[in-house]
Amino acid sequence: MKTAIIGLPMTGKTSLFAILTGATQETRIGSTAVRTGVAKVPDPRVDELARLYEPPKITYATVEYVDMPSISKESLRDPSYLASLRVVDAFAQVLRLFEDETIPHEKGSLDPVRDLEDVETELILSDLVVVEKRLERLEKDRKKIKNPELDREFELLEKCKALLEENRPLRELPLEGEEEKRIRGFQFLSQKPMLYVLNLGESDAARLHQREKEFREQTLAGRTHTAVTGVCGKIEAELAELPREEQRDYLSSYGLSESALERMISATYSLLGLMSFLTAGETEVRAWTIPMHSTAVKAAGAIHSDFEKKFIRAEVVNWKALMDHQGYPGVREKGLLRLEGKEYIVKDGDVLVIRHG
Ligand SMILES: Nc1nc2c(ncn2[C@@H]2O[C@H](COP(=O)(O)OP(=O)(O)O)[C@@H](O)[C@H]2O)c(=O)[nH]1
Ligand SMILES: [Mg+2]
Repeated sequence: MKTAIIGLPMTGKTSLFAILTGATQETRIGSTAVRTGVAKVPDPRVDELARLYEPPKITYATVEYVDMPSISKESLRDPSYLASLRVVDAFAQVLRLFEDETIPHEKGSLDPVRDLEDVETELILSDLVVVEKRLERLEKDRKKIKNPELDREFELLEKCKALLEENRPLRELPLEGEEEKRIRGFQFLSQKPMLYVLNLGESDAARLHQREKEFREQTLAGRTHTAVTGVCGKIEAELAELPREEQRDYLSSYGLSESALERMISATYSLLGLMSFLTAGETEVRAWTIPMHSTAVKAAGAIHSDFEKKFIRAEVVNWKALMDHQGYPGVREKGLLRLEGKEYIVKDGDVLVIRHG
C-alpha cells in the first residue's frame, strides 16, 4: 500500500513524512525531489505473539509513504510529478492549523477548508484535462469504427466530465460493475481516497479528537471516500526522540492513546477497506494486509501464489485465544482451532495456518 503525502507549501508534509518513516528530516524548502519511505505498521498483536514464540524473524506489515513537493498548478503540469501521484493507492493531504509567524503560509492565513478546496480544485482540473483529451480522441475513433467498447467508455467519461465540471471529485462518482475496471486505467487524481491530516498546534493537542470530530461532521459531510486524522507535528517530533517505554506516558499526558503513525494507519486502513491477519510460529511471526471480506484462499494467496493454487484448508484461531492458551496445543485442546475451507471470510486478528498440496 502506497500513500502520497500532498498539500500546500509549509504545511508540514516533510515533517510528517519524517515522523512516519523515521527518515532524516532534511527540510529543504521548495525541494522538488520525491522521496519514498517505508513505515512499519505498529501492531501489538505481532508484539505479543512474538513474545510467545520468540522467533528469529518478526515481520510487521508495511506502508509506503511518498513525500511529494507541494501541489500547485505548475507541479501538476509536470509529467513526472503526475506519474508519482497516479500510482499511489491514497492521498494524505496535510492541512496546516499550527500557527507560527516565522513560517509563512502561502495564502497568508490559516484556513484548512480553503486549502482543502484549493487543492481539490487543482486535482479536478487536472483530471478534466485528461477526460477532455480522451473524449476528443474517442469522438474521432467512433466515427471510424463501430465498437460498443468505445461507446461505453465514451458514456463513462461523459459522466466523469459532468461531475468534474460541477467542481466535484471523481471519488463521488457512483460506479456500476464494469465501470470500476474501465476507469481504473486512468488513475484519476480526484478519485483517490483522501485522508485529511490536520496538523495542529501544540495548544490544540489536547483537543485533537474534538477537532477531528468537528472536521468530519462539518467539512467532510457528504464527501465520500475521505477521512480525517489530527496530528500535532511538534509533539510527534518530540515523541520520536523519547525511549519507547516513555512514549505512552508522553502521549497520555496530552490525552492521546496512540501515536500519529498508529492513528494515520488505522484511518487509512479503514478508508481503503484493509485489515490484517497473522501467521505465527517458531520461525516467524508476521502480519499480512488484505482487503476486508477476503476469503481464506485469497489470504493464502497474499502469503504465496502457490498456497492459493494448491489450497486445501486453513486452520484458524483468533490471536487472543492463541495467547490466552499459550499456543496451538492449548487452543486445540479447547476446541478453539477451526478448520475452514476456501470460502471462509478471514477476520481481522485471525491467525492462519494454510494447509496446501
Ligand atoms: N510549529 C510547528 N512547526 C511545524 C510543524 N510542522 C512543521 N513545522 C515547521 O514548518 C516548516 C515547514 O515544514 P515542512 O515539513 O518542511 O513543510 P512542507 O513544505 O509541507 O514539506 C518547518 O520549519 C517545520 O519545522 C508543527 O506541527 N508545528
Ligand atoms: Mg516538503
